[in-house]
Amino acid sequence: RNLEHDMRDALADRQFELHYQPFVSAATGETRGFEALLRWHHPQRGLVTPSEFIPLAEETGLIVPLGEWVLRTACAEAANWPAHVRIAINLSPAQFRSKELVAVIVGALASSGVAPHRLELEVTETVIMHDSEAAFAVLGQLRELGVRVALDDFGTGYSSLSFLQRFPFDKIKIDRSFVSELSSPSAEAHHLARAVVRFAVSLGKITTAEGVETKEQLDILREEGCVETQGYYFSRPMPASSITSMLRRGA
Ligand code: G
Ligand code: G
Ligand code: MN
Ligand code: NA
Repeated sequence: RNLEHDMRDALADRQFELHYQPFVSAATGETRGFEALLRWHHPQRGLVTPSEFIPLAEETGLIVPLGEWVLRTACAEAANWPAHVRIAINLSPAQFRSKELVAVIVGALASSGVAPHRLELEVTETVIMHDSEAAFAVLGQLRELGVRVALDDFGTGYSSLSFLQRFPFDKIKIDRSFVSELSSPSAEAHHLARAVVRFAVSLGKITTAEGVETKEQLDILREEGCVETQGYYFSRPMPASSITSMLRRGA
């Protein structure tokens, strides 16, 4: 049996779990929301990470039912949180191309009772690169629902800057490879990373820096006007049960 067969059973067997990582205000440290991150507890292999199974799920089309499970589960969980706390969900290119995407999102919002403005969908540049007219239309439909769309892994793609500026994103997530270079001993790497942050901020959207691990990185990001930060410095991704207790403590 291979991973593909196992993945088909895994959904029915409830082997998938979502962990949640907070993103916080750079200015105040207040929690603004959580990003849902998939985990697969494989009965023999143990914990399988998304980078191992998401590409396979994309190829086989299983990403569509799996993605629907993620949307429904994360929205149902977010319904337990205070109303100002948002939920961010990653969408892969195959999900984004799926004809059912909008209906699935409407369904997840309706059955959970989560207000559309609390939902953020993270997409990478690959989503818009192939068929940008179709992607533009879908992004428009999503924003008409009132959900936010975030561009994930900013700085790692190949799109021209003017192309990115034309797309209706609400938020830009600066890839963690640049954030880690903010504390690089190499002046050149440091300056490049700062330029990427500065450019993202200058696009006039909400900016989120990913992979923040040190106070030094946080201070630079704040100085550059970055709105939100996320990373191990604040919290690792955690199971749903830990969030409810964290929010009860007033974090
Ligand atoms: O949690 P981790 O660092 O292992 O995530 C690795 C990658 O998997 C990230 O790029 C993330 O966007 C992606 N990923 C995590 N959860 C999901 C999910 O629910 N759906 C999709 N499509 N991608 C996910
Ligand atoms: O591509 P995406 O941004 O969705 O990926 C999120 C991934 O980044 C998750 O797998 C998560 O576990 C990981 N991650 C989150 N915070 C940090 C961090 O501070 N450092 C590192 N190295 N990885 C992080
Ligand atoms: Mn993401
Ligand atoms: Na990212």
